[in-house]
Amino acid sequence: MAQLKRALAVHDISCFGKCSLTVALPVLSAAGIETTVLPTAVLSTHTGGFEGFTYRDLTQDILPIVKHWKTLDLQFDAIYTGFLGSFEQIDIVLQLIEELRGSETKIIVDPVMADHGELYSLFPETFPAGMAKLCAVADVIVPNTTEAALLLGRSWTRPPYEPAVVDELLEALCHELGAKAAVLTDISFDRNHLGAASYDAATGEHALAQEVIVPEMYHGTGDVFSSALTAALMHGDSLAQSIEVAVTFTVESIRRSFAAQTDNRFGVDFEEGLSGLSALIENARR
Ligand code: PXL
Repeated sequence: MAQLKRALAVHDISCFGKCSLTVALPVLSAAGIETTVLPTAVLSTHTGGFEGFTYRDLTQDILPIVKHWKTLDLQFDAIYTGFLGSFEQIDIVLQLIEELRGSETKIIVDPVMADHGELYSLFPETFPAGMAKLCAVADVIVPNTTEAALLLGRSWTRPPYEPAVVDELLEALCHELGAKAAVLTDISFDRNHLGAASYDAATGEHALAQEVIVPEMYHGTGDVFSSALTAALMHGDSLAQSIEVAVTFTVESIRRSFAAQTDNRFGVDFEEGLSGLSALIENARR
């Protein structure tokens, strides 16, 4: 048997309300990827629509954990970062990447900080500029359109968009921030479809993956998307194939939750898609 690919997932643990590590770990593991976790914070729930959540910031723990790992000579095929617990953590995660990155390690940055035109109230106004530094060292960044606007210092406009606007935004994310490739996660060109768009600065290739829209918003879908995307990229799917996998996996999770009429703060039913994820990743390459 070949050795498993190994990922390091750097996100918070929101104990209840599926997102961040409680999504990344099962999705990557189900795809046959050995997953190391580094929690950035521990919360009783995520912050989207819950009141009174607890918040333990783990900023001080990150570098000691990395220091221990350095004694073990661990190699990672990918480092996948998401929600960071503090502004200070941006520089700490940059240091982590410098310490743990090998020549073949893919860096995937989901700059989790905003949605629907608003920076999360937890973060200072300076957060997007800090996050832009992290994006500069990434192979692939996975912002939503709000995060993309904040990263580029632009104002956000509500979708749907003209295709040329999306193409320009993706190219600006790579050329202005320095990321090698960019994926935008909430792209629609009309009111009936929603999906992702990607741009690979090395090849100049643009790609799109669109699905029929489900008329409800669910928490944690960005993390479901980025985790499936990371799994597909790690298995060697191209960026275009990986956004197809991630859109399909995410929209099927949303459809199950919509059919079950669950509370949209509780996250989506990705669990029932896990057994089919490896086949989805493999079939996308055919
Ligand atoms: O799903 C993104 C996310 C991750 N972690 C925490 C969050 C959010 C979005 O609100 O609050 C703690």
